[in-house]
Amino acid sequence: MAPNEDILEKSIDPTVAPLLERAKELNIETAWDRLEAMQPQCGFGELGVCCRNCNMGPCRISPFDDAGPKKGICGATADIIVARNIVRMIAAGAAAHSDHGRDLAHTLLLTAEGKSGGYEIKDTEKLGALAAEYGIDTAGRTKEAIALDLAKAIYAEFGKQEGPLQFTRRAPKQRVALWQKLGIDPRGVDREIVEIMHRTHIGVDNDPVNLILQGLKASIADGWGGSTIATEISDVLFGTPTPVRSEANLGVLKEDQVNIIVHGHEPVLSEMIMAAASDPAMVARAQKAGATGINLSGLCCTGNELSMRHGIPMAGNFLQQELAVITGAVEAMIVDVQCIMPSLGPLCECFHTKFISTSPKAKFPGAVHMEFHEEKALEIAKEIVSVAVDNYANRVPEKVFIPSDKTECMVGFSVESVLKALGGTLDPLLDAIKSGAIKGIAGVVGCNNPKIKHDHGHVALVEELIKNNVLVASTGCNAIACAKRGLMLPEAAEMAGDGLKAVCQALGIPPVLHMGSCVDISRILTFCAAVANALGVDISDLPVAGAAPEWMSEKAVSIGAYVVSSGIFTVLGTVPQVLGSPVVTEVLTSTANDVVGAAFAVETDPVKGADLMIAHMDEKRKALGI
Ligand code: CUV
Ligand code: SF4
Repeated sequence: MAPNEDILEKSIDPTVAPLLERAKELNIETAWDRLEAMQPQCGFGELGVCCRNCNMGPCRISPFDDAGPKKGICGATADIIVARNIVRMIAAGAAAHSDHGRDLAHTLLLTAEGKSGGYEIKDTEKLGALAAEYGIDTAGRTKEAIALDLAKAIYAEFGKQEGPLQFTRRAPKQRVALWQKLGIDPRGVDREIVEIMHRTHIGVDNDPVNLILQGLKASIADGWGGSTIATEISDVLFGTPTPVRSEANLGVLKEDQVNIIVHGHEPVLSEMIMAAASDPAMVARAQKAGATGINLSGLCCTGNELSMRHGIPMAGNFLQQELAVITGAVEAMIVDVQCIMPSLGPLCECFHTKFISTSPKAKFPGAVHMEFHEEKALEIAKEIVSVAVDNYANRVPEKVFIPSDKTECMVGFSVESVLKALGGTLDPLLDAIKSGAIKGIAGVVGCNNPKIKHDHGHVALVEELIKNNVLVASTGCNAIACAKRGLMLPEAAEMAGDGLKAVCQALGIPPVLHMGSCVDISRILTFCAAVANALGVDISDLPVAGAAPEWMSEKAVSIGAYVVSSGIFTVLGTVPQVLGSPVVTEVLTSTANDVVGAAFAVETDPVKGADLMIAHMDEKRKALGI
């Protein structure tokens, strides 16, 4: 039976409709059903005008009727409440990315001290480059000794009370000077997040603009601090990505193998699960259980991390996590932190799937908790994998339904590998931009959100960009959407405008570059900074733009804030919860231009969103005289 209209409307991904149909047959709910049950969503919340910051409240401002309250009990206006709420979202998002960075710093520290259970320093070249940035002596020293100093220096960044974060100094000097002038050149990551929580407490900062500036400051600490730390140390420990072939979508699951999915964000866990799953003894154990082998794949950013370094297939993006379980073919869903739906617990109970949580920071109802510690990483990873292998015997063949769809992709475009593809210098790229062969560069990132037809926002926006000769750098769930669509193959150059097509064909690269996970948006920042520095201009002068067509998470709010703070115009495809405040809306979509040289636009139509980005690039090109 063909899926009904309603289901076909939910996604452009061919795996989604049949699995939602299957869910219906089995009487299983998904995020799409819960979104429907949630209608109408709270109008106050949508506008950002409800406040629960103290127990005189909750308060809400009524924009709907003139007689309704216009102030909270403390006197806070809609502008104050909205500003406090959005800035708290930035604090949470920055905290998530930065804690991820901190975990990597911890792993590097243990590894340098010889106390980690199985990690090693893989990229000594990058280690040396980072040591140089931090002014750490490398001559005649072991990689462990250098790594120890680096780990300590980076650890100290988080609590720094005064003085700047080292990696912010990658930004062009004009940008740093602007941040200093505005008082938003961040100190320690933790410091800035704490200050947001302090300032948004009742009766502290009640100036919406002053609040937003602190939000931008914390977000810069996320992008150029916490996220960059996460990326750089991951590269040191696990290798800097280079182009590699991989594949994406639920068709990567295998009927005759033990299917293990790692889901979440930090490579610290997934790298070890990968090592354990390829252990010959573990494979033999799977074969003894009747499977032909162990098939590892990833979801969300963990998928990106494994794919870009090892070519491990990506099972799907955020909205496919429930669908993966509904295939009935997953022996274990192993998770760490972030973007893991708590619905997975009850859902896995409808199947034989073991839902295994591993982080002391993230426990879930219905999950088996097998706590992961870096000191015994490989040992614990093997225990976890053996639970998955032994669970193969419990699979119910009648319940198995794996869609056949999967697409090949080329992933792993770190800044280093892009430079290599260019022949070791930015010049060919700069020439292509100057000649107009490439109109500009777009960073397209972010989640899925069931409010938008799944993957349609991502794909329609990206396809419009490449058609117009815009080279796309992609991360997060956008990267997975593009991979599934076939946009990350060199052959996809055929879909690009003539200029971009020629450049891609000459270099053998796809028109959409997989630059990694969400924290790897730091790679896009580093890249933009390098281009700006090469041209002797600020990032805000470049023909570049950002977009988050289907964003939903607080991390995405922080990302948007640091991208704009870095001088990059950004289009949001879902409406942020700020429209209840005229002041906040005006600051974010307009005044910001005069302050940081960039602003947000909200456009729910992805093609129109792309057109806004293209118009912006045209304007910047004109100003540069190219
Ligand atoms: Ni952050 S992009 S859902 S997993 S934050 Fe998670 Fe990476 Fe969005 Fe996707
Ligand atoms: Fe209401 Fe003010 Fe308390 Fe918020 S801080 S709940 S607006 S009284």
